[in-house]
Amino acid sequence: MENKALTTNKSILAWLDEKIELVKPDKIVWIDGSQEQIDALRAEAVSTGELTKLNEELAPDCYLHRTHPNDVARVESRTLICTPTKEEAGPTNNWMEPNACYQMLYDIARDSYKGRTMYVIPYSMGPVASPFAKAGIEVTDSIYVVLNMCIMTRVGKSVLDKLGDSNDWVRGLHCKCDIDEEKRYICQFPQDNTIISVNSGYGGNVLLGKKCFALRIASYQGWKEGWQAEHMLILGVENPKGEVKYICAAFPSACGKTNLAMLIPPEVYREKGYKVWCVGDDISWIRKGPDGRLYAINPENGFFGVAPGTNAHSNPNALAATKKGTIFTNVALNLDTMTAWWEDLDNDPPENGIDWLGNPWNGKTSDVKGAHPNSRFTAPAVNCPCLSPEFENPNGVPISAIVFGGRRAKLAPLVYQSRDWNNGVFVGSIMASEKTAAAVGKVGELRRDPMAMLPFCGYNMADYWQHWIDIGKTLDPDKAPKIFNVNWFRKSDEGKFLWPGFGENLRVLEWILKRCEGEVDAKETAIGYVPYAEDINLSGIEDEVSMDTLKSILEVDNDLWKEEADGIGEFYAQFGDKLPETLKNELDSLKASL
Ligand code: OXD
Ligand code: MN
Repeated sequence: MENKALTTNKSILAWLDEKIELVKPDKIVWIDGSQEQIDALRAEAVSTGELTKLNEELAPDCYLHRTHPNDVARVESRTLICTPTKEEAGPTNNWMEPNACYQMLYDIARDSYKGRTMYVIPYSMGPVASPFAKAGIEVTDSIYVVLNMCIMTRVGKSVLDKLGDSNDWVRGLHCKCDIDEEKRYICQFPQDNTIISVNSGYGGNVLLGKKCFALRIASYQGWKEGWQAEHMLILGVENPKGEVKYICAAFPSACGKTNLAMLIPPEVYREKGYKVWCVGDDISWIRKGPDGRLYAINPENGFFGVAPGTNAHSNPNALAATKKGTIFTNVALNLDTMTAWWEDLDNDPPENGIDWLGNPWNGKTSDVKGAHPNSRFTAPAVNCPCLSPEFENPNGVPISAIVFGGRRAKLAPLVYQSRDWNNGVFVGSIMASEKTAAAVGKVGELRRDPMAMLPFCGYNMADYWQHWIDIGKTLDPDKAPKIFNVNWFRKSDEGKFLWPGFGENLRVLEWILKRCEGEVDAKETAIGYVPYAEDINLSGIEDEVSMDTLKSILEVDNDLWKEEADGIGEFYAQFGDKLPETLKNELDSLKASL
């Protein structure tokens, strides 16, 4: 399978020539995104064992892949932002001087495609025709990457046709090499529109359109061009009158963005006619529309979701999305049915199974996990039953509210509203969450993760905050989204979750949207506006959540917040003089009101 270049764009062809000279592939295949080509690549990957075909009846066009056991999550310690100076990358990013980094990466990548095929993937982040959309070329030696990119992005010649001779495209080079942990690097060069990823085959490190482009490079582009790339889901809430209001929400990785984006309204809401529509579950590109409101698109075309915990109760829509055309990574395999299985999928683990490491596994008796905690599904967005009719809208959807949130057993109330835009930026900047399995590191530890962008901001976080503040200055306060913070994860002293979460979170979104419309009052506290307990609808869950429990998770404990304010001060200190004055003032006024 060798084919002709799909473009005459000189900047693309020149860049490719250099990369071919560097990595020395045996063959070059341009990916046109056609079904025929996808089928041929699937068959080839099955023949080499790179993919396992699942049961065609039960899981049509679905495949299983296992990554190397040392390569199962994003590696933040080996993710670099290579700006000319360290200050441009800021204190929260790993940095390396670009020339030194290129040299190091080229030495690792040199000749690494010998005996392999180079796949050239032209892709678009965003619907190809959208004014928000941006093009990229990813070169890879992995069929797994090609097939995932064909789900997660729009791939093919139309992207190149739209690009024409333009030089405005993101360069992406991925080399599997030997999956050597010691030589694994995920490097972004924001000034050069370039990404290089070596020695990994794990999605977040190698599907370069996602975190590397749509967040790290795009956040930098947005800063320069006056828009925003955010780690946010986009959902629409339709009320019984048929009006849809859109919310963008940022949570750290594996804190339930996919579940919230696809939530099924509780029965009492469904009966009244409420619906929730998913526009995106991970990334938003946001810019001001002609009417002065902020509009968001989801630049992706699929869902790269965490499998464990996804089930018919937690997220039936995500589960439905995985029923066809899906690639499962590092889940367990049921050999009797040739279907995927993971922890908490159901109560029926396979007896005759293979675990994510590829070992025989009896899920009924084994005490080791069948699926890796960060095992994933890559599912086409079109499969999702609640996919928004606006999903392909090239102009995006107008945003009424921005919601930040984290996993905090104590402290942060179920929901609160910031006082205004700048206070909202402060609320986003102080986000903190207990760590999950989506990145390498200790699960449960608290870490500050401003706007859930800590691992994804392609430049100095202080400049990023200032960019948020500057965007706010361009917005008419009546048109600017209102900014909120939520915490679904409050626990009792005994460690029990106090809020049921999942679909019931709509009760909180309802309050948020009422606040946006000025339809409900709120109590002013030191941190912002908190609901009166009576204004959160508990109908249908009174047995699960008593009024007292609700009141307890809406409470703002000033003593705990004083400690928190000290922690925020320490976190801010590393930004020195670059910390926006506005945020310094916000912290001072929080301290004063406490
Ligand atoms: C993701 C992540 O995969 O944030 O979305 O890690
Ligand atoms: Mn994410």
